[in-house]
Formats: sequence, structure tokens, C-alpha cells
Amino acid sequence: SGFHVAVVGATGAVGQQMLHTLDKRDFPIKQLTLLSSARSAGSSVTFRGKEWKVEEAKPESFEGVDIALFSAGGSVSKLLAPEAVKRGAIVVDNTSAYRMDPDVPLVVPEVNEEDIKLHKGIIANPNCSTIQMVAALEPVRKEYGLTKVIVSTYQAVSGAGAAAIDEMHEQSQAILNGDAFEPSVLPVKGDKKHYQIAFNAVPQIDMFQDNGFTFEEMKMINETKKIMHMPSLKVSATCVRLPVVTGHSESVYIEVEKDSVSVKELQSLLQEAPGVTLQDIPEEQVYPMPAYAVGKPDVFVGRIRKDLDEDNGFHMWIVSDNLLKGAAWNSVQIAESLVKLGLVK
Ligand code: 11C
Repeated sequence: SGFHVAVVGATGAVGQQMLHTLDKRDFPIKQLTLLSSARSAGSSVTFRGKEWKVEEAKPESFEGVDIALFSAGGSVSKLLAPEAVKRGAIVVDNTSAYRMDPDVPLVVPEVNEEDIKLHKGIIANPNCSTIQMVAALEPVRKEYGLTKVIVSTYQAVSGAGAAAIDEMHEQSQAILNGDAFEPSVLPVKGDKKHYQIAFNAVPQIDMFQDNGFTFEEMKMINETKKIMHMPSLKVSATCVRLPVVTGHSESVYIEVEKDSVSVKELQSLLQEAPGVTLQDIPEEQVYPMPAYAVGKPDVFVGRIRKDLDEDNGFHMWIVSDNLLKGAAWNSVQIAESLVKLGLVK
């Protein structure tokens, strides 16, 4: 018994974590189909102690599939997610292809699990930096109301894929050896210029938009409003890439509706919040850090402070493994919700 599951992008940084998470969660799998773009097809990956061949994803690959987890880039999802749906599969899409489509629920189960019920075949998994922020902010919104969010991110290179990780390792080595190097991947593979990431901080993630924000910043802004069902929430973002392999960090400033909320109250609230681990004991130097969040499914929150001027303003530091809660784990969680809600035939 179980489901026929397809993973599209099985050889990628997120695809690998999807397989790992499906295994770890003991997801009921009756049949597994591993797919990728033509480029990576033919390779094999290990799952539950067995070698599996990865095939090129084609429309007919989805025949008989119940749940398809897509993470092979937006163009692959654009082309093949509708084909999978046509053949009866429910698609959980980890790309930005359908996130802002009004017919597609954009889901973080701790925040808006019920939205899954409105799906018409595709459910979108939000951007990694959005997921960890809304998971921490939703309990605050529910309890105290939320009026404003200003976030600055410190994002890991694995968010840009395996080639970006390799580039950072090679550059670091080259710099330590005193060798020359030529950046070719970051900040954005398809943009005109490339910059050093090793020992640097790059204030560009994805392409610039006409309003001066990058696409990553606009994703955080638009997705947050959609997931939290707050179209008029004030949200602003600055996204920066750091030489960290995995684990996105965020400095988040919020304003709440209710007056006289204390730091203690926020801490107790987040201590109980699903999927959130509070790490906030400044006098013992306890706070979240990406190096210690890697491999863990939770969203870690610390450094909670009241703003010194704005009575309803608070600052916090939010860290999570961008490949897990930010991608693979949230996708598998959506699949688990689909099963729990009886939505998979
Ligand atoms: C990054 N947040 O860290 C991006 C990666 O829309 O799913 C995730 C891209 C996406 O570069």
C-alpha cells in the first residue's frame, strides 16, 4: 500500500533532500519515479538502500503517479506540471512558476494548511526565505496582530544550487592558495556580471526588477502577503548572499497591533509554536546560527528585542536550513497534509 510518488529534479540539491526526507518520514511509497532534466538523466541515486535510475522527465512519465514533487527549475514546472495534473497526479511545486497564480494555493502547513483544500492539481511551495519567516511570524499575527515587516536576509549559497556551492568552495580554496579565479555563477547565473562570493557579501539574489528590488526580495514581499492572507500587510525586504553553504538567516523587524506586548510574551508564544524552536538566552550566548541549524527541520528564533523607539516594534533573528524547511521538508509536509486531509485518491 502507499502512493506512487515522482520526484522531478531528483539529482539536485533539493531533490536529494526530498528523497532523504521522504525516507526519514517513512512516507508511504508504493512506487517511486525519479525524473530530471535531460542533462542529468541516466545517472542513478540511492533511496532506501537501493540504486534508482533517473529518467528524463516527459509528459508520459507521470502516468499513474499520485503525487509529484517538482524541484527542477521553473521552466520544467511550467512545461510538465500541467501534464502531470492531466494524468491525475497532484503536483507539489517547489519553483516560483505558479506561486502567485490565484488558482494555486501557496502553503506552509504551520500557517495555512487549510488552503491545500482549494487546490486544482498544483500546490506551490514558497521560496525558502519566505517559509522560515512566515512560520515564525504567523503565531505572532494570530495572537497580537501584525502591521509591518522589514527583513534583511543573510542567505546561503545552496539556495542557488549545486553549482553555486562548488563555486564558493573553489574560490575559497583559490583565495587561500593565492590563485586567480573567475566568478561565473553568482550572484545570478543568467545575469551579465558575476562576483566573488568567498569572503564577501553580495546584495543581489535573483534579477533586479523595475522597482529597484530584486526578484528574491519581491518573492518575500508578495508570498508573505499571500500565505498570511494579508494583502495590505506592509512588507519590505533586502536579500543578501553570504559565503555560508546551507542555512538562511534573517534579521526581522516587526510591528504588532496590540499595545504593551512584552519580549517574555513573544518568547513564550514562539516557544510553543509548531515547527519553531526558540533559542533566546542572550546572557548564555544562546541564539540561532546557520552552522548549527543545518540538517534540522525546525525554524530557529532568537535575539528577540523590543525596539528602543517604537513601542509596538520588535526585532528578531530567524534561521533555518533552506534545503529542509525552506524546500524539501516543507514539500514533503504538504504531501503529508494531502494524505492526512484525504485529498490523494
Ligand atoms: C536563494 N531563495 O536562496 C533562493 C532559492 O524561488 O524557490 C529559491 C528559489 C525559489 O537563492
